Amino acid sequence: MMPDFTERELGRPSQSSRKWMRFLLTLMSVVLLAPSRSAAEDGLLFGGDDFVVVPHSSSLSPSQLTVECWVNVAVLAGPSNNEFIVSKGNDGTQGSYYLSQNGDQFHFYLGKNGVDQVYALTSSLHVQTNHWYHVAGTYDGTNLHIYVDGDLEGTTPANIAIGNSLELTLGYHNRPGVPYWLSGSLREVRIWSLARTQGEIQATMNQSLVGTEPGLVGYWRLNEASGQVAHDSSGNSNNGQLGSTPDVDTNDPTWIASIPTLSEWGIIGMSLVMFGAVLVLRRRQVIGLAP
Ligand SMILES: [Ca+2]
Ligand SMILES: [Ca+2]
Repeated sequence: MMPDFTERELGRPSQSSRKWMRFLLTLMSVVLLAPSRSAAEDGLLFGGDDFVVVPHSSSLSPSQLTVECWVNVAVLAGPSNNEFIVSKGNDGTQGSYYLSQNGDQFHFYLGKNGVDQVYALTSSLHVQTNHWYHVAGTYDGTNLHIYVDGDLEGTTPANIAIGNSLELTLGYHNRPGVPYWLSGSLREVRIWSLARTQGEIQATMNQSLVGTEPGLVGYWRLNEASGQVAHDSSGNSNNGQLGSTPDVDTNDPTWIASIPTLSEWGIIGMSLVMFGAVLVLRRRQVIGLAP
């Protein structure tokens, strides 16, 4: 006759213990999945004399345009000054475009032949320091638009052919004799060969892109965390160099590494404690001590 072993004698958890384990495992899964890192904890910090330079490419001078990025301004530009976020061309070049911070507002404009602000748009929002904003400027061949955090902040008619053979820079504008610099951080810089709609901007501003999205011609995530290259993830090889040389130099911006926040460390610690509790419970079940 087969002996009548109970589940506990066989080292298997009782029904109530299995419920406890399921509860703990479910709770642990929820806790482990809970940390949702803000989309703005890594990037490049520009110290006021730093830049990234991307060699000229025709892919960066499309007839229609969207320039977008996340920016965190450390020091506001003066009312007659500009801190340049993205710049293609300078005052003397035809068909230049710029995204900047001016006074306490964001600025998107197109320039031509010695005039740097033929068509200009200023955000109505007043910029605060040490705050991450998503800024986007679009040009559809007829109108300029500027958006901050997905909200339309301004529109103006425009008519200019974009295109010059100068480099594209992040954090810097190469105005001859009068360079302009950014004091602040950037991440997720994107250039498109089309004017994205407000809905399209809102749909992807809080997430990384795959890189193969139609019309994406330059995409610098700025999450490398080290090295001298800001890689273009759009497949167009518009890679950027940090600073004025391929080596470490005084114009290199600083990588901001993504590290767990204090609350995330707390969550990780709590998860480990709970995992340990599950192991102890399982051990007690095996040796027959669990309730
Ligand atoms: Ca360098
Ligand atoms: Ca520097």
